[in-house]
Formats: sequence, structure tokens, C-alpha cells
Amino acid sequence: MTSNTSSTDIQLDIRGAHQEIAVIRLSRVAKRNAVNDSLILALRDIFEKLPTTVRAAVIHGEGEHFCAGLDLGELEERDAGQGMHHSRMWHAALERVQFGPVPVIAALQGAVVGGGLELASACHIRVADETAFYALPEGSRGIFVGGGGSVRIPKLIGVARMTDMMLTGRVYNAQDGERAGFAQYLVPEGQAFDKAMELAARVAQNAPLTNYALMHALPRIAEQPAEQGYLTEALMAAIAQSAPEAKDRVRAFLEGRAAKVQKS
Ligand code: 1HE
Repeated sequence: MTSNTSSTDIQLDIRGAHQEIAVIRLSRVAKRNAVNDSLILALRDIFEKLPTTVRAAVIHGEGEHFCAGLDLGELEERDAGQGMHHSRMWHAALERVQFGPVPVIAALQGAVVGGGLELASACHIRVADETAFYALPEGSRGIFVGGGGSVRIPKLIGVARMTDMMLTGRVYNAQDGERAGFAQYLVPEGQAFDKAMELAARVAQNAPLTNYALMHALPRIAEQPAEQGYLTEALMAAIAQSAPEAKDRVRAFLEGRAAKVQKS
């Protein structure tokens, strides 16, 4: 199934026996999946209109690179107001990714740079293969991040590392990137997509309210003062526990019908 959007540079496939996994592919190989305006708007549209059967999403890039960031070829002479609205357009799209209906897993290879890193940072899980590398070339291009990177990237790697990357043009390879916190999983070359699909299948089995709490409550609780955070947590816990599905799952464990936690 191809997405019903105005860009042919991004595709949506719905997979799984119950149509529960959305696979979103950046498909602009000739430009290393650089993101132009129509592509960012199409990404937003996809997340706004995901079928209700979908329980998890995987986003990946065609070819050797995940995404080369903003399409610099379309960086027009913008005045301050236009520049602000362009950045806000990215914010709106990546908000739909982060705070959309389902958890999103990014499969990363090759360049994960600039706006590509901002996109990856809006996802909930990042799986990188050994070819992945991370950079913020905005620093050397005389610009600044504009796709939410200054909010999301420090949450992954810290303000100090991001400052260093932008001041010095430092590039993290896949191993150092995983240690720094860019990706939660590091897999051999060519295996990021399969691993992301495996994780998506697992995520799709969770109770939807649990996934909702992790996507929508956890990041907000983490930003609240502790006393407010504890209250939000208690409310979210009570709502999740009260769902019939939660009761069924707990009963299944108590009756020996559910998997135990296994040592990895
Ligand atoms: C592009 C872009 C792009 C490639 N915009 N056209 N991002 C950057 O500063 C990263 C710029 N790109 C690169 O550093 C490299 O292209 C890569 C490391 C990603 C890949 O290298 P390589 O050797 O595989 O490909 P290439 O030969 O450099 O690029 C192939 C073509 O893609 C070439 O065009 P062609 O017409 O000569 O074939 C490149 O010009 C084109 N291309 N990347 C436009 N980004 C919300 S604000 C976010 C702000 C930012 O993201 S700034 C960071 C932008």
C-alpha cells in the first residue's frame, strides 16, 4: 500500500497478520533521503492517518544511508519569519512521530545526520547497524538545528556531547554512538531493519494502554517536578491497571499461562 500523500519519496506499507505494523520508508536514494518540504509534510500526514489496526511502526531509509537531513538544495533565502515557520513545520511533523498513535522504531544505517538525526530522535527505539554514523553538520553549514534536535538530542546524549558535535563537526561511529546513547541496539551490517521489525512485532503485542503510557505519559512525567510526576504516574498506573486487558494478562501470569521474565 502506498501512502496517500503528495510525496513519492516516502512509502507506507501495512504488514502483519492483523495489519498491525506500519513500515515507513524514506525513498529518495539519489539525494541520500534528504528531507524536502513535501517529504516532511507527507511524513506528518502518514502519522496523522495511520490505520487503526496499527500497533507499532518502523521507519527506515532506502539505500546505504538512513537520512542526510534537510534537503540543502531547497534551503531558500528565507526571512526570519519564514525560517521560523519552516522549523515549526518540522516540529509539527516530528511531534506526530513522537506523540502519535503508536511506538516508532527507527532502523538506522549509514548517515544519520542533521535533520535525519532529529527524525531518529523523535522515534521511541533506535536500532543501528555497524555502518551507522551520527553528525550535526548544521554547525559547519552556518545554521542551527530546526527539527526539535535541541530538545530531543540532549535527552539522548547530553548537552555537552551535542555542543561538541556542533562546535567541532565531530562524527560518532556506530559503536561510539551506541555507547553515547544514540541507539539502544547495535546489530551487524544490513540487519537493522530485521531487528526493528522483530522489536515492532513484540511492541505490537503490548496492551495498547501500556504503550500509550510509555509514549505520552513517561516523557512528560520525566519533565515534571517530582511531586507532580508521582501524581501523574499514579493516575496513569490506575488507568492502565483498570483496563480489562491488564486484568487478563495478570491473571494469565498467576495461572501459569504467561511467559516468565527470562535471563538474557
Ligand atoms: C543532498 C544532501 C542534502 C546529499 N541536501 N542534497 N545535511 C548535511 O549537511 C549532510 C550532507 N550530505 C553528506 O554529507 C553526504 O551526502 C552523505 C554523508 C549523507 C552521503 O555521502 P555520499 O558520498 O554517499 O553521497 P553524495 O555524493 O554526497 O550525495 C549524493 C547526492 O545527494 C548529491 O547530489 P548529486 O546531484 O551531486 O548526485 C548530493 O548533493 C545529494 N545530497 N545530502 C541536498 N542534505 C530541520 S533543520 C535540519 C538541518 C539539517 O539537516 S542541516 C544538515 C544537512
